[in-house]
Amino acid sequence: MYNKNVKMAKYSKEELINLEKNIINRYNDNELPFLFHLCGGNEDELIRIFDKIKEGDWVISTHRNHYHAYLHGIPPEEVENRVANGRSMFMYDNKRKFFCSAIVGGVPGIAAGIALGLKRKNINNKVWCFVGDGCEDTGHFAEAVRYVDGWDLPCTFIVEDNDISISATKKDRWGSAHTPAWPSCVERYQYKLPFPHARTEDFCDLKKTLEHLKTDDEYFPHEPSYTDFDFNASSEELCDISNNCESYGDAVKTAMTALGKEDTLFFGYNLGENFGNAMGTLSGVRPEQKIETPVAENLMGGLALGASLVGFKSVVYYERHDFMLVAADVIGNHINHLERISHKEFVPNVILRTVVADGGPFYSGPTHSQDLTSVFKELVSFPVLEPKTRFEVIRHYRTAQKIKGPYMIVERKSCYS
Ligand SMILES: Cc1ncc(C[n+]2csc(CCOP(=O)(O)OP(=O)(O)O)c2C)c(N)n1
Ligand SMILES: [Mg+2]
Repeated sequence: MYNKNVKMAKYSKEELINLEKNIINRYNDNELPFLFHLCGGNEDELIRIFDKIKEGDWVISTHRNHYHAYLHGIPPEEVENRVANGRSMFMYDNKRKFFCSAIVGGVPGIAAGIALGLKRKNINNKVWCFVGDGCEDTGHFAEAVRYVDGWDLPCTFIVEDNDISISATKKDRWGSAHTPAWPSCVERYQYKLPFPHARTEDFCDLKKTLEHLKTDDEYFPHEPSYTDFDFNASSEELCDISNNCESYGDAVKTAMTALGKEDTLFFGYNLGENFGNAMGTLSGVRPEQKIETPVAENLMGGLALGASLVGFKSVVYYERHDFMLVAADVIGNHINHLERISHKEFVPNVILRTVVADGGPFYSGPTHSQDLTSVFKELVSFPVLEPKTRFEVIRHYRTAQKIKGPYMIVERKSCYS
């Protein structure tokens, strides 16, 4: 059974089954007015896989995470307590390096980013990213796998294939039961889940169960870290810096160069040393800090978020707002909510640097010149700032540099000219 003094938890098949039974009992006692997903049928496979997982390795999971959590050393009473407080789908533990998302396709890009961060920091640990066959359906999975394989990142994806997404098989979903061939960073095991998709076959007494329900804010207090910083503090110094910049673009370059002096990674396309330096604004940043990415905007955000979880400051460069809609999941669901849903276990230290093409010499049409700033302000609860002057550029980027938390800065091409 679980022993606080051993580095990894070891369980027998029967013990795992009994831990889930404790949760079933609480559900039958009408104590769980929540969406939760039980684990079962894969005990032998997981015991075998977790034998290879070392202390310090990251385990990334899904909505169905209880077994992974027990086996990665989260004490069972802690898991049970979280399940009893609406947090079954929100199992996070920074000390033990446990992370998850209940959004199908949400984790592979973040897992790739953590792996990239570990490799860059020469940390001798790896990432184990568990996904269901439903996640394997997604483009987000495909882009992350290709990235991990291409850059040889320390990450293994394990497809937990029960041939069910809610209640539809692969044949129901794709017209054929065929499973794609993936590179060697993807492993698979098959199993049969002895439960329905969520909860159990039996329905609880809803009236009694709902007596236990607290409020959203009680389960997930909302106290973001970005409110701590007073960005007016050093206005005089900022004035001096911005007065020394010749233009708006020069101020952006000054801000990027300052960010590059720290442990910062820059992600995006057209920003690498030989690929444009993000309209020249990254020419003061060391080449190895500029990561030229594939044209995969959600992956770009996932890489940035993941790398920030292992200690980097990340800047993602999105060169047009219409392209950012492709990254709505990582921005709106993950970067935006992570601090709150993880009870501050993880804070995304990410700056989204975004450009509105509202000017410049070439008109690029209705989609490419969209300004979705108001949409993003609705979508996220972290600051979305729109510097219009050199001073504001310096002030907002300086603030974003100091704060450990997400930030979006909207640059306008019309200000560049
Ligand atoms: C993006 C997204 N779409 C739909 C859902 C609803 N949903 C939750 S779990 C699930 C099925 C996932 O199947 P799989 O990945 O195979 O995991 P399993 O439940 O079989 O363990 C779906 C469609 C979701 N959470 N996220
Ligand atoms: Mg499945």
